[in-house]
Amino acid sequence: MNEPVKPNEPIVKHIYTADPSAHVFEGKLYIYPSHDLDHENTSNDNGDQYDMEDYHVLSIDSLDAPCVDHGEALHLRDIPWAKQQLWAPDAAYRNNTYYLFFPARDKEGIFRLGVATSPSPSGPFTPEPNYIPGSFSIDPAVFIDEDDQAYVYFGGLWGGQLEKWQTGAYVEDAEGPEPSAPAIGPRVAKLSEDMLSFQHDALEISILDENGQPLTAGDEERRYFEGPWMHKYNGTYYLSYSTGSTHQIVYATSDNPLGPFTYRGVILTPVLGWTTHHSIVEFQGKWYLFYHDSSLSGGADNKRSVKFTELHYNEDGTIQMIPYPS
Ligand code: FUB
Repeated sequence: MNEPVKPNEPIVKHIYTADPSAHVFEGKLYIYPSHDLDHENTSNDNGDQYDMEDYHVLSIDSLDAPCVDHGEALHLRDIPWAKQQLWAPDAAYRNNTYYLFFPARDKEGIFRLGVATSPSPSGPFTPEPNYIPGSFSIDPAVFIDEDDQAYVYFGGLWGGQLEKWQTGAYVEDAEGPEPSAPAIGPRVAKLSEDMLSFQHDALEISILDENGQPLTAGDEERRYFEGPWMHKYNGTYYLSYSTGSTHQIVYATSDNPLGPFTYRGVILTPVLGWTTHHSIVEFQGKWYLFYHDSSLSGGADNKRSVKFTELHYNEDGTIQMIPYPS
């Protein structure tokens, strides 16, 4: 039996977990993380060290209860189109069905987004035979708005291959923009009613600075890198994400889920480990940030652990910065 969870402590210690997507389903907090494996693959900018093969679903009844590991919910071997690297997933509920969205490399080595379904939030999940047509890159985050329209936000630079899709088609040797040029934005698509396809070609989201100018590719403290998350607070859309090479979780706001968004500030300062990845959820009347770091493994970038901490808004709707509690 696991111990009760505590803020800023790994929510489980028997496996390495990362990239937490937290949702309230059936009155409980469910966490959909990546499952980091204890291997020593080559570490590089392509992300070869993140060689994950399955997903476990976790749940917590309350934030002073133990975290339950519901076991393997989906394995790479059961996904017909996928070759390797089950990276950051997310989940959604609609049509009396739970949907697990996940990225993986297809047989050609190109990252795509897949979907798997289950009647239960804890799985097991049955994958669709093919990836979502028109999908690419990594880190899907699904948001269902109050009008019931579902959106998927996604994309990641470097190992996540987003640079390769600047023309709308995959260009193997494409490079990122010059530092003074507008940064590459995350992508968004409206999902079909059955959640299994995009309603249109993915759109690029524009993130603007305080003067209404697009953040530039050289503005690594603020520009989008990976790990998008969307939530709505008091009618405003909050797009939060990782800045990757500068290791921060930051956010931007808009009155439209498709943007443009305006950069607002830092949510979480750099954690121990190269990657940082998060989700934001309201549970039992409080708001929480789920995140990961590499403290349990002593700093190994690819052996991470999911943690949580409370998140606070100011009266003007800005989010209070959380200094990483190392
Ligand atoms: O876990 C593999 C990758 O590392 C994720 O997809 C990224 O967001 C980063 O956390």
